[in-house]
Amino acid sequence: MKKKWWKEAIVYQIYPRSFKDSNGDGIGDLKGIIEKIDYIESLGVNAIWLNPVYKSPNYDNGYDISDYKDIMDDFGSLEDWEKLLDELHKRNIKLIMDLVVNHSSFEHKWFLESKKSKDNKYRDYYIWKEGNNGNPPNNWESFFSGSVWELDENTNEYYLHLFTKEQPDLNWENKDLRYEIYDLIKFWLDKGIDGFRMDVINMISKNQSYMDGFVKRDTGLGDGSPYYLNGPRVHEFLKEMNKEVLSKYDIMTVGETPGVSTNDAIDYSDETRNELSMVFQFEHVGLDYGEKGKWSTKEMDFMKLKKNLFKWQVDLNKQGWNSIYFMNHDQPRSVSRFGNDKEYLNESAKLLCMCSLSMKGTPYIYQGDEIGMTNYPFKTIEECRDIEVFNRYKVVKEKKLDYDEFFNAIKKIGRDNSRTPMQWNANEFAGFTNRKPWINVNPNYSEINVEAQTNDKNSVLSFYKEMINIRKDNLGLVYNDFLPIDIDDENIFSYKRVGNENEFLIVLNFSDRAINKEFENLNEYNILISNYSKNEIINNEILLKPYEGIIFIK
Ligand code: ISL
Ligand code: CA
Repeated sequence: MKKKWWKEAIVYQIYPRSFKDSNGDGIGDLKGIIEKIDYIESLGVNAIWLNPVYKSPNYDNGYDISDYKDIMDDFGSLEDWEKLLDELHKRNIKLIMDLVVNHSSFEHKWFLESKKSKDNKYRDYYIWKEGNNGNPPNNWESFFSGSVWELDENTNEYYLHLFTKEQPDLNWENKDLRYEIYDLIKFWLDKGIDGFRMDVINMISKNQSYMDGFVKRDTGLGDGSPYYLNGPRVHEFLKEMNKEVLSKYDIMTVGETPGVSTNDAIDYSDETRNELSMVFQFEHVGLDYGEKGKWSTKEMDFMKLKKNLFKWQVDLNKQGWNSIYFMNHDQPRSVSRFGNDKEYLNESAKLLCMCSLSMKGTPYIYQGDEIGMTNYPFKTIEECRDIEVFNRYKVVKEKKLDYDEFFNAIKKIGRDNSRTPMQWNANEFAGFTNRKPWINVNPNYSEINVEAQTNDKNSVLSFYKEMINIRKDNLGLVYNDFLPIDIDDENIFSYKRVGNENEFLIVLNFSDRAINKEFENLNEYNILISNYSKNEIINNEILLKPYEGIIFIK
């Protein structure tokens, strides 16, 4: 495998709205990130993924962009952004920007033109279709509830929006549109950024048949995903984008790719194919979805999780490149979902840290995970801010679906869990702002915060810093092969990293019970790091305490 800086990178994801408010309006902003830049540097991470900061009416917190070449007023100015880039680069931290080009905002000038008339020059920049006897063109359901089609009464045609109606899908079949996108990519690359995270990039090519999808039981709408996930021209478009712009810069590109198999992932990220550097896929964060998808949850099943992680590690071991993460801004808090956010908060947060920084792929740490932030204890739906929740709520009421099941799902996997303000200290509003923030602070901020953990060598934060350094000092954790151990063990997740560099043995007890486990030739290894200060090892047997993890080196 070729060595690349982005394989060795450790990415810290910043959700600007919730990171740090610098001017007391209750909304995080670019100057706030600059204020905290020494903190970011102190973590040891070497790249930032910044969620969208472009001009946007914020129906979906910046994922609905109305001007791709300017900054959102809430977040500051282009000047502030230039300063941020500068400050990051001074500290050798790369900046990865979000690129949201499957759709724009309905307030983007292209869309405002497009809807004016059927013969407008920009009409074809979006996907317009005639209705079907007074009904939408097909039965597809939007990710954010309801039909994917919205009728425009002026021209009496429907436009497609896979997400909310304020996010019309761009028509990649149109070459002028594609080259406008390459131009805006170039705009940011020429400013010196180090790459892009590409929002739902595997949805840009739609199967032109626009056939109905299978009807879903709860809403009666259809699943259109076979017609827009990994569509017929997606690889052609990515190769074109790569040839026209990306290949001219030393950058990384990470494709957000829901619904990809490991083979698809290799197609997107294999180095010889000139498409993307890596994928960001979702299988392991969908394992606790119930039969109605994300709105009916079930327990996270450790065996399924383990087999899934193993599958991705093994299948991409020699070809392609994956992102490693346990949460992002669309997911609940990792320690609440995969660990134990009560009795074993510290231990399990550290366990997840050891796991994500020792697997193969580029690790992503979402803000707040490094201090073990937890899910928010939602009591009412009024505490939510996410359009996904509000749109679904309408459907729940209309179709008289089970409200308790819905609210329980919000608590367990709603996206707002990850979007509560970063907990800096024990002051009011957690030091995020000095007035009521746009979304509530998690009430546990007085115990869980950066200040309390900074000088505590047993804190989750200190552990993250140590583990980040270990990852940076040991290229074996990046490039060595991944070898699963004992796939059928029901409690322990263990694997080796074997190759040209030092060898590693990673042993992780994902349960809240003490477990004994034997490993061959354990005496040949030394302990590199553990989340417990004392480990009990007798000959080849480890007596693992709840959520105990050990990384050995040979
Ligand atoms: O979280 C999800 C909904 O349950 C995912 O399906 C998510 O919508 C999907 O992964 C795409 O996410 C990205 O695009 C969305 C945006 O809302 C998300 O924040 C973004 O990460 C639309 O731009
Ligand atoms: Ca602000």
